[in-house]
Amino acid sequence: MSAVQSASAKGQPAATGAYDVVVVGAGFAGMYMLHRLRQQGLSARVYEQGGDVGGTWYWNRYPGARCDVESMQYSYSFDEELQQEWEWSERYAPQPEILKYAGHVADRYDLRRDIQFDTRVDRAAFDETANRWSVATSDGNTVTAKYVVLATGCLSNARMPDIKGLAGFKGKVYHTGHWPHERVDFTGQRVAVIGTGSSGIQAVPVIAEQASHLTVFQRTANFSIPARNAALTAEEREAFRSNYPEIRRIAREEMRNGIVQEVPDRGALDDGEDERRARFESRWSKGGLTFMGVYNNLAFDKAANDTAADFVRNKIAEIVEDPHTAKLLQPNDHPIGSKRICIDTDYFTTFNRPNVTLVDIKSDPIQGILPHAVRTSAKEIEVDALVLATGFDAMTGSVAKIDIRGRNGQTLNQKWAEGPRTYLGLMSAGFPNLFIITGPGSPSVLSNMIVSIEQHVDWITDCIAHMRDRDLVAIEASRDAEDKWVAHVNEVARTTLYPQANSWYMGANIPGKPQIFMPYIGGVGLYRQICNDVAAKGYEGFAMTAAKPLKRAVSS
Ligand code: NA7
Repeated sequence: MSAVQSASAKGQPAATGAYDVVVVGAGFAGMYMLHRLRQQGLSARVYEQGGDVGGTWYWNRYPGARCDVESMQYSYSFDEELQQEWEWSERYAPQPEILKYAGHVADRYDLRRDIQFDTRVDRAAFDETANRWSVATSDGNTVTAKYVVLATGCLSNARMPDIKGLAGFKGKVYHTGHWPHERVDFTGQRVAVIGTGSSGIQAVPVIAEQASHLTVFQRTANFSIPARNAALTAEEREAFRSNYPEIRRIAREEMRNGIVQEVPDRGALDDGEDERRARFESRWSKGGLTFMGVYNNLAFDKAANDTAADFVRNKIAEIVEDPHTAKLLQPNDHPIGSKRICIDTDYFTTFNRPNVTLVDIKSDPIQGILPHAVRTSAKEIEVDALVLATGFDAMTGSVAKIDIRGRNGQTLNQKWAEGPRTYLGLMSAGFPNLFIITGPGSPSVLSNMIVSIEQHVDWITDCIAHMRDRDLVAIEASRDAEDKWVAHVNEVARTTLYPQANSWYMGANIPGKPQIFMPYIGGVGLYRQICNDVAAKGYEGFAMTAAKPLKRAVSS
């Protein structure tokens, strides 16, 4: 059965050929984009490689998967009725509930009829004469569209590590970012988890409860703050609901990361030691991402940052009973927060369990995988299952998988060979009518993604409406505006401690990937203002092309 048939089997119409817009991806970005395009009366076709909506939440089904932004804020704000009616159950929503929410949104706005699932976009080429994109999909079909919107997600291209012998492993191999849909039960099994980023840190405590033995292979220790997750009370929900429009406004306009929280009025070194410890202690008890918001200079001043890092290292030493294991779990090679901080439930205490062992693969590297074991330089550890929590080719990985050809046949991969180049993160020069949602050069992964998604979708929708109303056929970022924006993004990053870490923000987790700080760190409020100003000045920095006047028939 072809994918087109399978699309119709799912009750979806087959592609008809020509659209105003093709959207790639049906995660939170693609869904909202489709909704807004329909409101404009535009025709749109969405392609999604997964079997349903949800994007990263469709794939990341590993045990313990949760959002690290609180549920009352990690949700759409575009419809007051939607935000009033949805009932989040916990402070941090577990993955199944976020997926259910995505499904609810798809049902509520009848989105699925324009989404073709189980279908990848393989190629997209811009026809400079017609000013249209030609889009080829994995079902063998080709459609055309005036615009293409890449809603491909930042953390959706799971990365398999290049470890010798992996293919010959006889047990089951799982990647956290591509977890099976069937229930996985590790009861009675010897399990290895490789990787201790956010996914590993969330999965480890849950797997440890099932496995007969769990071995955690850590290359780099990470900072993690307790989530203090709990059921939401009716009062807590009501506190948001009764004031949602204002809370959302503050998130969009006043918060650097799009999450409403107390704004610090001082730096870490403005307080004496006792006062500082008391403040850290209070944020540690509160739990969650707001730990980093206790002072206003933790991301900028190394001495200030050290005070927070020391506090967390001391906490790890207090929690973990074996001093050697505690030492290994204490991060010491990057400033706290310069890699995405992890939010956990019982991660460090899990290492006090008798069935959990930590292996430091910096001092004892993995040499290879044997049919029934992981072999390090010093030992062989027999395991029944391997869990790879090794992360993603972040921000650009999913875009790079598509053969995208702009002017003169240049591919986006060729253009981005030295690192991604965009104007405002929204468009790349040489690729007219191609928009990117939460792409490199925008606040994206440094923010509450839904806040950033809504801002981009609204901006793109307004831009397309502007073009339609003026009979314009093409929009393209100018090279000059792009060069200036790329320089600005780098300059702002250099004022912070972020580039000091080998993080996926820098592309450092992918061998051979250019190391450039990809997201824009100026904050969502400032960034929104810049985007609005650009639009208000007639899309400054973009070149727009008018439709050629139709030739009149000459009568003799
Ligand atoms: P991350 O944060 O990229 O973490 C991946 C982890 O896997 C990290 O500890 C890596 O160590 C480790 N890793 C990667 N490759 C290998 C190999 N080959 N051998 C051993 N260990 C390896 O991905 P996550 O999925 O945890 O989280 C991504 C984001 O999702 C997160 O920030 C949240 O925003 C949600 P390294 O640090 O490179 O030494």
